[in-house]
Amino acid sequence: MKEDFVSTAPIQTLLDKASGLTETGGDPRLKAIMRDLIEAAMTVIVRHDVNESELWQAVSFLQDGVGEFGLLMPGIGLEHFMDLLMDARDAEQGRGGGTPRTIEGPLYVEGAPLVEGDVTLTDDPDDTDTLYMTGEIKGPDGEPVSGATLHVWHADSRGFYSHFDPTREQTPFNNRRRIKLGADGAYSFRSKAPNGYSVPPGGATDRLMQALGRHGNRPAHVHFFIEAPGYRTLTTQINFGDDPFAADDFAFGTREGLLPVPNRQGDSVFIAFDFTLEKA
Ligand code: MBD
Ligand code: FE
Repeated sequence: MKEDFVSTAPIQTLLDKASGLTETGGDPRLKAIMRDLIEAAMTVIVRHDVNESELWQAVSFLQDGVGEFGLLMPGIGLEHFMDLLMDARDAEQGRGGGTPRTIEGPLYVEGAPLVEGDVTLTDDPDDTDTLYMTGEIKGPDGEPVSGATLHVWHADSRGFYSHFDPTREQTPFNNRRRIKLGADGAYSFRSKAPNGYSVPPGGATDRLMQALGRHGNRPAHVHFFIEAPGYRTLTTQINFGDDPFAADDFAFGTREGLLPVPNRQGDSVFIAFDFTLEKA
């Protein structure tokens, strides 16, 4: 086996040295992780006969892609993998059962306006389609969750997020709010209906997706963090069940139970969706 090459003594010695494991200083956890990461890279090089030119091509790709690491990660499934891992650990401990968690993605921004009541998320007068979302935050026994904060963020009708829009100025917190909920756990907001997201054309993620025979599209979706005293914080999102990419999300963020089909009436888009939190 070619892989055996990596487990030979001289290479194990090199690995210890390169990761700093033989040095006294340094962060022990980082040293252990770096050792395995370097070993994984060496294994790939051996297994696939990667030559020097290809290695430098990879370096160049990663260098170009540094600004898109937050997109590459969900694109190669690592962010979804974390969800699967947390689900599996919950199952082992007899936990889980609330609304499924799913990926946060790279486009959350802290500090959105804190609002209350029947609120509007958008600062945008131009988009036409209006999204109306309503529902309730419940606990495991169906009880209303009191005192929750619902963080919401989503793209505009062209699939662009405020803070990350290359085509125009958006107000900093357009389509981003923190909604303070009351004792009944009910929420209700209106906004401009989002459309699906696409990775920047010609960027590192796009090029990788093309080279893999894939695409860089997500269905229209709305992100949430839900925090409430006594309950476990939930990171999730709903994806529009009638979107052409509903079952073909490049970031693997769509999950069963998180795909409501919007009720469309003219320019209005209605979604009713309840969330169930677990106890902390
Ligand atoms: C998004 O809007 C998103 O939610 C994820 C996970 C990745 C890229 C863009
Ligand atoms: Fe998103």
